[in-house]
Parts: sequence; C-alpha cells; structure tokens
Amino acid sequence: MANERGVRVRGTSIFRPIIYGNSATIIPLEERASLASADHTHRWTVAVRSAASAPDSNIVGGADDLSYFIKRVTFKLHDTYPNPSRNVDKPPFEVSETGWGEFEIQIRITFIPESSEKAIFFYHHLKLHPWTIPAELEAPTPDVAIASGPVHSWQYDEIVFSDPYQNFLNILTAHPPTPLPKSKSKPVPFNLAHATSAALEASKGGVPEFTQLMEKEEAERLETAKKTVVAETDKWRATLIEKEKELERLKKQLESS
Ligand code: SLL
Repeated sequence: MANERGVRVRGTSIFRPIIYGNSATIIPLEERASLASADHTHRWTVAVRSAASAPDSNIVGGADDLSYFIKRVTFKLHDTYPNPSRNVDKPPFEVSETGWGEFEIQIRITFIPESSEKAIFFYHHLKLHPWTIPAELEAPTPDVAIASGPVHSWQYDEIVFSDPYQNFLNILTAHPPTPLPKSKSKPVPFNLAHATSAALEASKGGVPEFTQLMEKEEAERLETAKKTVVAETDKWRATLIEKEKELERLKKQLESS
C-alpha cells in the first residue's frame, strides 16, 4: 500500500556493513587514584560503526556517518553502572566508560522512521583483557599491558533490509558505504594468537582494520570445511556399503552352512 513512505520494493534487499564491539586500555596506576572509583582499572569504548575505517585514522571502523539510517543506539550496561541504559541519538554511536570487569552489553539499534523497520539487537561481551599474553611474560605488569596497546574486540555484520520502502531505499542508495580496503593498510593482527613480545612490539600503536581479504579468507575457510564434510561423508558411505556387503556375505555363509 502506498503511503508517505512510498511502496515496498518487493524482491529487493539492500545491506549496510557495520561493526560493533569495543576497545579498552589499562588506566595507569597513578591516574587511578584521581578517579571517582579508585577500583576502576580500564577505560573502554563500546560502539556501532561503519565497517570501513577512515584513512589514517586510529579508530577501528567509522569511516561513514551512519545517522542517515540509524536513529538511536541504546547500550545496556551492567547494573553496577549508574543509569545503565545509555541512549545515543547522534554519531558517534558509542559510550566510553571506566570499570573493572567484563560483562555482556546489549546493543539496540533503532532505525529512522522512514524505514518502518523494527529495532535490532546485538550482544557484545565487553573485552578488557588481552586475547593472548606473550609466553615469556607469564604475569604482565600494568606497565607491560599498557605497552602492548589497546585490546580490541570487534564483530563485522551486515544489516539487511528486505522489501524496503521506496523512500528508505532512496535514502540508502544515496549513501553508499565506503568499500572495505582490498588488504590491510596497517600491519596489525586482529588477534595476537601465539603472540611473542616481538609480535606485540610490531603491532604496538596500530589499529586493526576489516578488509576484503578477511572476507575472502572467511569464505575460503567455509569452502574448505564444506569440502572436508563432503569427503568425510563419501568415505563413511563407502565404509557403510563395504560393511553391508560383508553382512550379506556372512548371512549367505550362515545359510549355506
Ligand atoms: C564480573 N560479572 O564479575 C562481571 C560484572 C561488572 C563491571 C562486571 C564498574 C561499575 C561501577 C564495573 O566495571 N562493573 O562501579 O561503576 O566480572
């Protein structure tokens, strides 16, 4: 039905690539005393951003202003925080806080009224502690943790709008997303699995970035896994046929004896 939003464009779907997640840094010991809560050990930012990063920016993602289709992002923090449900009505869609513990953050995205879309939810585990600790540093001191740089935990996702209203579709197509770079312009690993302090040293001060290469590698991993499943299935099917033949043979042997 036509209304001020136009008609629904049936059979069309359009998506926008986003990331959500957090970065966190350790608060130096000398700074902690001056905080309202002296037991807070980390400073962190949770955010919803466009997937592509701005050139030469030290922010993960965020090249595009998403307010052309996002009206509000609500970050629901742990109940230990004052006013835990934080509404952000304009970009950047993020909340920065200090604290001592990790917890689950509910992220609710509300779209502009022209979209007539329902709000969507993401859940993000606030990550404060490093993914891996260099083997040679069993118990890193705050100094070492600070030197290792911020901890990053980001998830790539695509918000898909199916059968969008014509007016909303026009708004979306007027704002094409910045494409992801073909490969990383910054040599920073997303997770420092089996990191050595040399690897940490190499990545210090760097900022991770989503790329088309990462997208491609993920597709390749899925393809390889699919092939493995098919090969395994074939192998077990052959075994089954063998066993059934053997069963037949034994049955016949039994009958004729
Ligand atoms: C834990 N289940 O035990 C989690 C809870 C709560 C985090 C973490 C500070 C709040 C405040 C804060 O970091 N809360 O005092 O403002 O690890």
